[in-house]
Amino acid sequence: MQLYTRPLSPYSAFARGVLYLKDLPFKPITPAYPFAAEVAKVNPFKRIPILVTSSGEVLYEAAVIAEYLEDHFPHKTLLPGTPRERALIRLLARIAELDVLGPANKLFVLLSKQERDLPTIARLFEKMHAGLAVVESRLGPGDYAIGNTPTLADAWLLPVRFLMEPLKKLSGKTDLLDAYPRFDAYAAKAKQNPALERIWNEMSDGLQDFMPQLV
Ligand SMILES: N[C@@H](CCC(=O)N[C@@H](CS)C(=O)NCC(=O)O)C(=O)O
Repeated sequence: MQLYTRPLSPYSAFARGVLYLKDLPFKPITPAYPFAAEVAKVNPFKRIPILVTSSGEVLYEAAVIAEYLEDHFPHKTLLPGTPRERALIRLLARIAELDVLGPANKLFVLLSKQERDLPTIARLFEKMHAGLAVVESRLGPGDYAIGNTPTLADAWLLPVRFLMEPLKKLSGKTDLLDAYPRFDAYAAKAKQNPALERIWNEMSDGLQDFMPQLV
């Protein structure tokens, strides 16, 4: 399998996390940024991650890639348990993706501009805080997001938690996570898993290369 990926891309980090957690070998392809024809050839939306399966199928959209990997390689499942438990993992994963990462990504763009669109920035922080509050309320007491083994929720939450650090710097909001002590402390525990630690370290290297001012 091949994965089009860049170290700092949170959606790519999620897909890599799924591959690492499931011990699936793959060849990383790191397209230059901004993306050009090379990426457009495989994904008309010019977005990463993109998975090329061993039979040559091209898949994009991080959540779809993860579903494929889970269906095709059910060993070391990242969706363990009963239908209820699996639904709760999916729910936390989805909130991390849509309600925290979604606004956080837009905030990185808006906060990097010379002229700041303050009303939109305020609305996005509000949306992100709503997501963070739900993440906080759903995180379990163990080393992982839910239960005692890594799940799809961890594959999303680790990159999302990483991004909160440069977002604090970029926004000047050093207290960003003060209301979410479990999520604040989450990475320290989750990084005890080598696959999740690897994701964190790869994103750190990516940040150093791509946005050193935010390290
Ligand atoms: N919904 C997509 C989002 C992927 C996405 O936005 N990827 C970013 C990198 S993190 C990207 O490729 N953006 C295109 C660009 O910046 O030109 C997914 O789940 O894969």
